[in-house]
Amino acid sequence: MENPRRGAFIVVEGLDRSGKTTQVATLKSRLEAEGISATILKFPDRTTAIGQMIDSYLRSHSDLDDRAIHLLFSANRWELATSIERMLAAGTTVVCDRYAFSGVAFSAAKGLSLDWCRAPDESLPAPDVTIFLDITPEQAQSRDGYGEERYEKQEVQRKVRAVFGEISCEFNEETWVTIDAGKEREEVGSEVWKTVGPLTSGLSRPLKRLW
Ligand code: T5A
Ligand code: NA
Repeated sequence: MENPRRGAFIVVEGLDRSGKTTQVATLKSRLEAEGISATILKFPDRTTAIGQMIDSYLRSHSDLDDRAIHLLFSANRWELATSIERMLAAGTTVVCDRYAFSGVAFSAAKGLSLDWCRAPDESLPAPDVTIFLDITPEQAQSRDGYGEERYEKQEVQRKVRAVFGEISCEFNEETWVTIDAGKEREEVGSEVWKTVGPLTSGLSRPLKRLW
């Protein structure tokens, strides 16, 4: 008997204000217009108890040791890992606004080692594809709302972009797709669809694990 098809696990990553939330919403509408059931997840998920601690940290209402906040971001993903697997198995496409790659990039940019940063996310569900919305820190800075949160500073974003570059080298062109996010929303959206469209008939290969 043929394997039942599962939903695709799609992660959208990028610097702050690169347009992730905008593109994830557009993608969900497009998937649903094609009759594909799709769910959006966003990390950090600020609604859980752990998420509220992260939110307070990001707004600089509280301070935490670099390793402690790193582990909270990871725990926040583990809180949802089982439900991600269930949704995929039920045939739902899961579109995720940030994931473990942000976790590694932002903490490594502070000077923590890549290996240390990767460890807590080991064996989380791995995305079928990661779409990296690439923007320069200068372009991002000109967008609405920039500068409100802790990491929204040019020198931080420059380091984060460099670590994302390092992470991307571990993937092939099918599992990590870089899109110029400095373009118009519609143009970025059609690039995103070029990547996601071929995955919409569902997948029969088993879900992989990080890393
Ligand atoms: N973090 C996160 C960690 O350190 N570790 C982790 O493990 C994780 C998961 C919060 C912070 O936490 C860090 C990374 C972050 O610093 P967040 O809540 O996702 O992460 O916050 P942001 O990434 O900053 O999310 P934003 O909502 O601020 O930005 P988006 O989603 O990338 O951008 P979006 O779509 O909201 O767009 C930003 C603005 O630009 C406009 C939009 O209308 C909006 O005003 N815009 C465009 N303008 C021109 N051209 C386009 N193509 C545009 N697309 C959107
Ligand atoms: Na932000």
